[in-house]
Amino acid sequence: MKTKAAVAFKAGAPLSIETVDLEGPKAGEVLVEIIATGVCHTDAFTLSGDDPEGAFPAILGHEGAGIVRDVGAGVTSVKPGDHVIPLYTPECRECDYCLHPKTNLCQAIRETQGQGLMPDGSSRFSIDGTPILHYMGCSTFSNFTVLPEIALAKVREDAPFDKICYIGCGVTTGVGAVAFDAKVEPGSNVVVFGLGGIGLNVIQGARMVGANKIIGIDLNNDRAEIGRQFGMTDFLNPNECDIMEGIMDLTNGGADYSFECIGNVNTMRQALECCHKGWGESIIIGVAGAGQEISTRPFQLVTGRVWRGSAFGGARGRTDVPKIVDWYMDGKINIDDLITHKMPLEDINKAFDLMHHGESIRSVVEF
Ligand code: NAD
Ligand code: DAO
Ligand code: ZN
Ligand code: ZN
Repeated sequence: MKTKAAVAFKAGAPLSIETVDLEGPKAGEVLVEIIATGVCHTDAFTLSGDDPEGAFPAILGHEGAGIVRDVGAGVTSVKPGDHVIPLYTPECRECDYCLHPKTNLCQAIRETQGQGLMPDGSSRFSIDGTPILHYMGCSTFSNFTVLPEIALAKVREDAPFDKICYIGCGVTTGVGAVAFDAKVEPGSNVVVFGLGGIGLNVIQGARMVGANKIIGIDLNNDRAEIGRQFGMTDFLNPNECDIMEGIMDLTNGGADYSFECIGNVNTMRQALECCHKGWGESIIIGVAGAGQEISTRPFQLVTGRVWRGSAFGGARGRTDVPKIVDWYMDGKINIDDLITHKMPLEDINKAFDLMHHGESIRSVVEF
């Protein structure tokens, strides 16, 4: 079949709207009509050329929602008509990682997914016979896409696609890091570095679990108001004060939990070192550029601070994503006010411009 898609032909160039050939689903695969997709910082990171795994030409996008249109042989967990959210972190429920209680990093299709290919080692997308790569196993910047069955969360049918697409990455990454990975306890003091599409979801996750102080850090003062709306109790701008002193004063000695949601190795160090001696835990969510390294004095760890990371919020997608959709539908989390811009696929490059100028929290493309 033919599908309309935004194609990334090379790093640093705008996406190009093309009619692409799409092969139908093979065994274990599913054809999905994408109805809406968010544009995430990670798409921009890959498009910039800084992503060591980034390969071109490719169809980017990993934050979508849509409807199953066809299934390949042997597919049993979804059927045509089902509403689904693609998962860049799949859940096969069989590999060593899925069977281990401490990780969500299913490895069943990791190798081929990292190469931009389906599990059989080939691509379903092409233009004039030239293969176009998949991206993060999702390629949601295409109106129709093919995914492995294990990379689809089936969700309730009354949930709006233009909102729940954000659960495919940003919402789950932020709220999940608090609830599934850090397991923040009620009454904890939490510090969030970077109040973008991820950090604001960390803030609302911290509010949901009953945190005490929720301190937001950002260079952009415009983020203070929306941060407060989502549960932030205090805001610090590093250009206007000594944030480490500010955090110590507000928390009586340091954070119980800090979350780095920028991808900057300097703020990663600050996030660790603002944690309380003896027990404070710092969770890295931000993805730093290729080749960058973090550092601290080891005594920071000897004296009880913990440094760790979180991918896709620690969520096991097929199990947890439908629950997060319920949290949204039950009013426990707010997605609507984080979606600041909407556009058709033809205007997708505007979504990248808005992100780079700090003007959007999330842009959503509707097909
Ligand atoms: P974003 O650009 O929307 O937000 C970043 C925020 O950080 C902005 O508000 C910006 O003003 C602020 N900022 C930048 N430099 C700063 C500094 N030095 N000090 C204080 N504030 C600063 O980005 P996002 O979409 O929220 O993504 C954040 C990071 O999370 C990215 O690195 C992204 O790749 C990563 N990410 C990780 C996962 C995961 O599973 N671990 C998933 C999705 C995204
Ligand atoms: O198992 O090695 C692996 C792959 C883990 C992928 C985790 C991705 C999280 C960070 C990238 C940001 C996604 C939008
Ligand atoms: Zn697995
Ligand atoms: Zn993302």
